[in-house]
Amino acid sequence: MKLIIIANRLPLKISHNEHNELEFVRSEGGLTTGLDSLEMDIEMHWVGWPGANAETDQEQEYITKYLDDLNFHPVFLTTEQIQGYYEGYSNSTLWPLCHYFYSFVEYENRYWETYKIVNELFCQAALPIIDAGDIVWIQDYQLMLLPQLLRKWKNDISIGYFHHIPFPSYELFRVLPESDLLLKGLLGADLIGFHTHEYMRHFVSAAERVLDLRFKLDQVVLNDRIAYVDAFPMGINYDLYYDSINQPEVQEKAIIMKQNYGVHKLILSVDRLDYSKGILHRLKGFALFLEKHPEYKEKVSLAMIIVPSRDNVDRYSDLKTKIDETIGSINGTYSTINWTPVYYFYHSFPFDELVAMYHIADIALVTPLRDGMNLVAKEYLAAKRDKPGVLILSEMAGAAIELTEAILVNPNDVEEIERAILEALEMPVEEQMRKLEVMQKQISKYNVNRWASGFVKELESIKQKNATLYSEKMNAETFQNIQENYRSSKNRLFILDYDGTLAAFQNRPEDATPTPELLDILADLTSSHKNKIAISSGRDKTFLEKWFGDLPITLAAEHGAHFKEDGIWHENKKLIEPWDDEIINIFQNFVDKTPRSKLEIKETTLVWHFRKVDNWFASLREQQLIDALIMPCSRQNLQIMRGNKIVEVKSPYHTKGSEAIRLLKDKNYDFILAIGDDTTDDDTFRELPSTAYTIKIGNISEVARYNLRIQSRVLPFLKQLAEKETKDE
Ligand code: GDG
Repeated sequence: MKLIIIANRLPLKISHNEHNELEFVRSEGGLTTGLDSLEMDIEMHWVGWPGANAETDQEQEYITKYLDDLNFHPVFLTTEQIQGYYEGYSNSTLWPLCHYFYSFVEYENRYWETYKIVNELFCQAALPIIDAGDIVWIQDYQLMLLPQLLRKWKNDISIGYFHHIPFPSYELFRVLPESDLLLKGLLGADLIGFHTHEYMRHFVSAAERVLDLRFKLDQVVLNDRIAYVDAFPMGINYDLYYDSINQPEVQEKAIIMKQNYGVHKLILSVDRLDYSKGILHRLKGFALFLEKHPEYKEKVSLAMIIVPSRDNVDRYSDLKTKIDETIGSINGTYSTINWTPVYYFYHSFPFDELVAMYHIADIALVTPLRDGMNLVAKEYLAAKRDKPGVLILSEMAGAAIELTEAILVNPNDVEEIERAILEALEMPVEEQMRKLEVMQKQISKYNVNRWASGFVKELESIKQKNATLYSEKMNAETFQNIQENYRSSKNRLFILDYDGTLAAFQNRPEDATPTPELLDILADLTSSHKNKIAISSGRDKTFLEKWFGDLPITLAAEHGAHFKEDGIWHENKKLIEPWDDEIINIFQNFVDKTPRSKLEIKETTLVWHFRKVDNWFASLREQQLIDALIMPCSRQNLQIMRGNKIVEVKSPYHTKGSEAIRLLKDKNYDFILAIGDDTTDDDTFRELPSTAYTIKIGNISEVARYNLRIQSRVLPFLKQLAEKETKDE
């Protein structure tokens, strides 16, 4: 078994040195350290863009060969592909959307087209190294289509996906014309991870509404498997930051920095250049602080480190200009010959210097407008070894859920930033130490190793669960086996559900008329004296009689409340009283207040249909209806059942299970086949002997032995059985 990480970038930098030779330097991001310390004995591979364009074919070959020794597998992209896929769809469409910058979202068809092509390129690059049983872990929004692409080729692997940025609310996500394709892309994974439960909730709600799926909390049953969603807050390599403070070179840097910044209190801010990081709001908050608190002039400075990023995207160069101007204006207004209010660094710092900076800073000011997690906040806390410090943190950062001892601010509220700076500057040292300790405890425990191993372990356990839970799928071998048993048997019982099994679901129940093909198949099956065919349905007897009255088959209407044997309809005993107004009124009230839902009144069953109602709204009304029905139904000894987009109230004496028991009493059958698609059909399956062939259509059932993914395969399957008989006889 191997672990294959697929990310936009390989964790290394390739550059040309002064002799125009290629140089390779491995970069140590959070993800690489997390994975390197996985407590699993597993071969690890990376697939990703190497970050440089090969100038010639030979160079490409050389890079590939060099990287191969590291188990790195490069995906080479052209300049146009980088523009359309990375700068375009990833960073000009998805990034602003996921960070709630709706007006920044750029749509260009060519961005989407290139995004699709590049996801496909990643798929093709990964496929040759993936073997059955491997674990594939895909990283982030640049590769949202990849889980499904890989799934198409490989069904025998575990696929995980982690989304490092926020997942926006459905109302925002739905504006993307490709929202359905992106969601389907992600659902190719077995496990989809987010930093927080909020993002997870948004994803679930978007998938339910856009794709018309139903989640059961963290899981959704798809055609042939169950996909899971969970929150895994990403941590940092805590020890690296905590321990590095003891390194002589870091201490040396810290001493020099402290001298340079003088006796001023130091506020630190560290970000990549990005509008989501709230840099301008932060500067305004600091300027307001200086204006309102002249007593702090010459006593506090802000060190602002901005790491250049995505400067090929226009938005980013505009932002850079505005930041330059704002800092210029603050320094122009407030500087004195002894004091610079804002120290501005527009470049990245070597690790030692960054940690030294974290260590000496009295305050970290981390105020993104939106941030998936924000690791800077955690790194600052870890570098505060035996030293006070205060974290001011935006409540819009994923990290705010864990770091509750920080001073939490709304990053849009400039006055709140100003007040938080004052509070931080005046916080007693003991209080700072106490709060730090609480947060350090949290982040040292939930570090990056725990994050990575937590994700991979959960993926592993899903693999186990899936292996045991799935009912056997129907394959050619199963067909053959059923056919052989069919041939050698003498007394056969077929229990067939109708809607969703013998006929595709229709929005209007009266439209589900049997096709001539179905009637032919049933006629063929009944032509053998060895076969007893029963249609067991929730429909009322009028429908069943109208459609199948001419065939010599058993019909069970309303879950067996009425049944037809040998051409005569019988009524099961214990039929209930006519429906009373109280219950009908409850249903009617729900129909009135739930557009697109409707009530079906049968003799022994009342059915509220909500197939066409929005998923979330339907869940709400479904629960409210059940709550309203509990008392009157228990008084009248009626059963409430949730079905496939329906709520039923029915007599407790008749279920498809009791009908199955009745049918079994008839004879000693040596071949039993039951097919159905709904939870009510599970009642049939439960009552049948373990030798029976029980087949669930669509979703996986924990009760049925087999699973046929699509309804349209039912008739061909039955036809094949019937034909076999005709040929044999
Ligand atoms: C995305 C999500 C999520 C920064 N300046 C220097 C430097 N850095 C390092 C920091 C930190 C990293 O860059 C930045 O990580 P963040 O988490 O703060 O933000 P994004 O880059 O936007 O990351 C974010 C993250 O993915 C993980 O899932 O938390 O929400 O947006 O590690 O230390 N490193 C060095 N010099 C610098 O000057 N050496």
